[in-house]
Amino acid sequence: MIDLEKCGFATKQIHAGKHENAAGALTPPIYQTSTFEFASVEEGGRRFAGQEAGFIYSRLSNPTVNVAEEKVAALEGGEAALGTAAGMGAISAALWTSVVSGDEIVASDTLYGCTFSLMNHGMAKFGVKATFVDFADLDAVKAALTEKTKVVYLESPCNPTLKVVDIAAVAAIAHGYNPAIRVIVDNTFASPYLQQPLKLGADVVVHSATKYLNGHGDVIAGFVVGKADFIGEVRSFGLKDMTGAVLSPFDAFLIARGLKTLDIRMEKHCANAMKVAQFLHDHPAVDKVYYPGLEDFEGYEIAKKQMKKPGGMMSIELKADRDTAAAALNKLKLCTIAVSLGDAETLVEHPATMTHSTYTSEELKASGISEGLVRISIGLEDPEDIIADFEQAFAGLV
Ligand code: 3LM
Repeated sequence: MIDLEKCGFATKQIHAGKHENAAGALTPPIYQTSTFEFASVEEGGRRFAGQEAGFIYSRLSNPTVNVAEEKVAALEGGEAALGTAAGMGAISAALWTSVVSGDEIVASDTLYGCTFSLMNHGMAKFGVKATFVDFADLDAVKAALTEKTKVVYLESPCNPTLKVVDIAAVAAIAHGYNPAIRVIVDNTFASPYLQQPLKLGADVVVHSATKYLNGHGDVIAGFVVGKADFIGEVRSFGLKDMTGAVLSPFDAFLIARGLKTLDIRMEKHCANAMKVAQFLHDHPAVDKVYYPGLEDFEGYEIAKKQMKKPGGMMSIELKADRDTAAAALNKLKLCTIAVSLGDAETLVEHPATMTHSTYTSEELKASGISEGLVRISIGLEDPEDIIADFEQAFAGLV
């Protein structure tokens, strides 16, 4: 057996998680089973008591799900990973495992809408207080920490404004205040190919694997990655008892398959995005382009420091009023109006009324999400075709 730890990213994404199977199948089989046979009552008892390794029931662990988990752990540089039925399943299982009533979370003020809602509405109902601050302002992060803070939570780049957070600086501030604070980073927008938060000092990474990890727009899934002890706790409590949001073997198979091409997909997403961003940046109908690869973008320097490349996501603001802008976007023929991201297809959406409709208009304003913001997930099509589509759709605006 080759020592995968010493291998590069591409080798890991292809070979991590592979185990021998009875038939010698190259591609790990789909163990589409809910339960597993025990040889005896005693054996079952020993497995439940943790005295013997072996599968029990697929809400606890499943061999196909383990393949995807081992790949994601290897790619993020974590000791272990846990697959879940959605990104929200990963985030909620990690958070419910980390806090009790009376605890506090310090979170970035720009987050995916449902993550914001989970903290602001859901967890608040159970006595967990979330304080939202601008994570670009490190003094504000420091000032928000209290002795009750158990979790510091951020995305970078953030959904949907692409705000870039200095992960190493935030982790150092949190751990300097209290080493027990768990720094959790949602790495969905970057993917482990572009950014590895654990290496920057974060304790836990969460993912919506629905996006780049799977990459083909046919699965809803998530992962939690971190130290083996914590992942064990999330598996046996946050996931098993609190959410039950278990990843299905078939979806895990699709993710393991998608992961084999993560690096080349991300390279193409990034190359396409750079070309589209430059085109939109110079377009007279476009007021602003939020893309970490543009030198005049606020997070450019930090992105350069902590990301391999600036990614495939961007947002823009058009000079037109909302109705005119919507009419222009409705003219897109190749690019699809849809939420989600990280797929082969270029997807365009309106955060204020779609992904971030869980924010009130005041909350949108406080998070810097303007009513006119349009988010684009650049796909894997030929960049000339993506650009030509925006060109024809925006032609009437100038
Ligand atoms: C979206 N986002 O279009 P799931 N973390 C981040 C995310 O962007 C998302 C999740 C977690 C979108 C979904 S909106 C109805 C569609 C940064 C999801 C949650 O539970 O796998 O959807 O992941 O921005």
